[in-house]
Amino acid sequence: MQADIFCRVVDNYGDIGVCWRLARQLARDHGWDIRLWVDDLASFAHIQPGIDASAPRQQAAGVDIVHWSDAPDPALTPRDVVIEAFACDPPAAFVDGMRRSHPVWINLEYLSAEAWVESCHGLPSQRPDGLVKHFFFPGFTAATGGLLRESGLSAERDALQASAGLQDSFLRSAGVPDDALALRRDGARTVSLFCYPSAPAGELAQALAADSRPTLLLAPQGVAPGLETACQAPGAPRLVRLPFIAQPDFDRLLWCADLNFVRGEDSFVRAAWAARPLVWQIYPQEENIHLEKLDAWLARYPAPESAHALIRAWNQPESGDTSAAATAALAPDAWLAWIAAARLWDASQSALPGLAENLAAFCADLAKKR
Ligand code: TRH
Repeated sequence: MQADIFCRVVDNYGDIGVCWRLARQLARDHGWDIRLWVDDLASFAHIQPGIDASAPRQQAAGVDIVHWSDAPDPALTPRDVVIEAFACDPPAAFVDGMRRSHPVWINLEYLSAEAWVESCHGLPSQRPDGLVKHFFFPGFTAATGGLLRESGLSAERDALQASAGLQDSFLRSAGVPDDALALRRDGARTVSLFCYPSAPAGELAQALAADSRPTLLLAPQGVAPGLETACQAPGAPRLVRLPFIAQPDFDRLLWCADLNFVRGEDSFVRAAWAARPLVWQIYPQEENIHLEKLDAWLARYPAPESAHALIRAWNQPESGDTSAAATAALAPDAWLAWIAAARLWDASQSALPGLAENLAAFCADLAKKR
C-alpha cells in the first residue's frame, strides 16, 4: 500500500511524535510505502536525530519525508491512502488531486478514553465534492482503533528492565552522572518527570523529600523550571536534568524509571508500555474539558484510589492536594498495588490489536471497495 501522512506540528512534540511512530510502523511492520509530510521539521529533528530541518525531501527509517511547505510539489500526487493527522487539512492543491483519484482518506483523531469514541470510530463523512473521509479514533477498547505499539516492544523492555547493568549504561549515555546512578543501586526510587508548566512539581518534590525512600528525579531541560529550587531542601530528590533525547531513547528512560510522570498523548501511551506506575498530565483545555477526558481514562486505569487521587491532584494544581496525595500513593502497600496495576494495564492494553494493525486492515478493506 502507498500512503501519504500529513502532520502539522500544533505545539510541543506530540503531533509529530505520533505521526513519526505511525509512519515507521506502517513501513516496517506492514511494508507500506509511506510519504510523510511535516510542516515543522525543526520539531521533528528534536525527536529524531539525523532529520535535516532544511531539507525539502529526505529519507529516514524507510520513510520518504517531505517538507510540507506553502508550495507543495505538484508532482507529488495523492497515493492510495491519505492519512490526515488531527484534522490538519492537506494542501488545497493536493485535495484537488484527490478528487480525481478518490483515495482512501482517513482522519486520525486524538486519543480519548471517552465512551462516545466507540460510536464514532470508523464512520464515513461524505463531502459535497464527492470525497469520503473516514474518522479513525485511537482508544483503549476493541471497538476503537487501539493504541500505537510496535511489535517486539515487550521483549526489548523486559530485557532492559531485567538488567541493572544495561539500565546503568543507558542512563549514563542519556546524561545521568555516576553518583546519581549510585543512588539507584542504594535503593532510590527513580522518577521521570515530563509535564506542562502548570504542573505542581514543587509540591511533588516536597512529598518526595518527606518520603523515607530517596528519589532520583530525571527531568528534561526546561521542564518544571522551579524544580532546582524545590530540590534544595534536605532529603529532597536528587535532580538530574537531561537533554531532549531521541524518541526510542525516551522509551528506554521510561522503562528504567520506577514512576513516570508523562503528558499529552504519545508519552502517555509509551508510559503504559513501560508497565510501571504512571501519572498523566492531560493537555489542558478551556472550561476544564480535559478533566472529563481524564476521568474517562481513570475509570479504565486499574490503579488504587490513592494513585487516582494523585493523578487528579496533578491535573488540578489549584487544589493543592498533590503533596498529600503523592505521600499516600507512595506508601508501601499503596505503592505495591500500583506496581501490580501498572503491569495489568500494560498486559490488558497490549492484548488488543495495535493501531497500525487496525489502520492497515481498515484501509485495505476500504481500498478493495474503491
Ligand atoms: O509534547 P506533548 O505535550 O504533545 C502534545 C500532545 O500530543 C497533545 O495531544 C497535542 O494536542 C499537543 O501536543 C499539540 O506530549 P506528547 O504527546 O507526549 O509528545 C511528546 C513527544 O516527545 C513524545 O513522542 C515523546 C517525545 N520526547 C522525546 O522524543 N524525547 C524527549 O526527551 C522527550 C521529553 C519527549
